[in-house]
Amino acid sequence: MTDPAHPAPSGSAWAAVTSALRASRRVLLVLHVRPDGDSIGCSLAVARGLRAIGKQAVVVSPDPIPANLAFLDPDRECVAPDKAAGPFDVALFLDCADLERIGTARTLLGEIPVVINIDHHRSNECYGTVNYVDPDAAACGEVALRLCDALSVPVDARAATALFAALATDTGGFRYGATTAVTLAMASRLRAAGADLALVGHEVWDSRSAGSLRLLAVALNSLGTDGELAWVSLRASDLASSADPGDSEGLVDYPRSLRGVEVAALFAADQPGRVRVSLRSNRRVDVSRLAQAFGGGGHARAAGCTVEGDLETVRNHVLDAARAALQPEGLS
Ligand SMILES: [Mn+2]
Repeated sequence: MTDPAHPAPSGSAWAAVTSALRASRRVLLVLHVRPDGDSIGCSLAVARGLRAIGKQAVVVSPDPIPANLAFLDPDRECVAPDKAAGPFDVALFLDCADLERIGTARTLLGEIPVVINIDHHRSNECYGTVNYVDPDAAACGEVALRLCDALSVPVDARAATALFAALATDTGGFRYGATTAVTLAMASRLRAAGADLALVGHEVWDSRSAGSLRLLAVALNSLGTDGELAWVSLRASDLASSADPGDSEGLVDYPRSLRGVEVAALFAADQPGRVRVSLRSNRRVDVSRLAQAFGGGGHARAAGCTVEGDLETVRNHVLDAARAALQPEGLS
């Protein structure tokens, strides 16, 4: 398998991004809801870089930083949206496919004249006044590193660790097919710049809470399978007993790891009357199309949606759609 041609960014959209940031004075960086390693790593690295070239930068997160990613923010600079004191002249979104994904931070946007949207989700809705989307990037971290280069901002050891975490988490530790030679070359460069790989590896993958291990046990006990389809489910009562909202992160990888499975799902009844659905595929089904059919989005191999209804109803609907997608003439 060869990588798609993946040149460094250029063109008018990229020029608009870099000139808007060069002209900026006070930048608000916004994480997406349920922030992941890519979202947090990109925004903290770019905020650090912007400060190094004399800008002010504030990072807001609509949801708490998951415990296993807190090491990326040792100064606890990611604040809740209502703690961000304006005014800002630029809002910068990294890794946010649509405005739904920014949750409560949306209220901050009304008065910010320039909204820069940098992403790698094919489903990105180009909601910015300036948009740059690179769907060939395995992580938004790739585009963020190129942004640092374009602005001539330094990538010190802490920023390198943050960007390395962005690449490593979105690629499942450089295992997913979206990982390209460019991704690996950037990882190598970040390591050379001082990225702490052992810290990222330990904190991200080997520092589970007791609550998350117990939730894993519940999820595994709920395993359902049907041909190339496998799923796990978490009831509201299962989730209520777990302390950290990040505890269900990654659980969908267990049904996905079952031999012979093509499409895997996690159903989490995390709010009354609605179910959060995480979808994964291994080789051929485009689960972003499946997620879009339920108002969500994402990537071909990793996507999600939030569906109104009780756990059983939502599960039946989504599994029916997944079965249809698995048919030879289905979404692929
Ligand atoms: Mn991402």
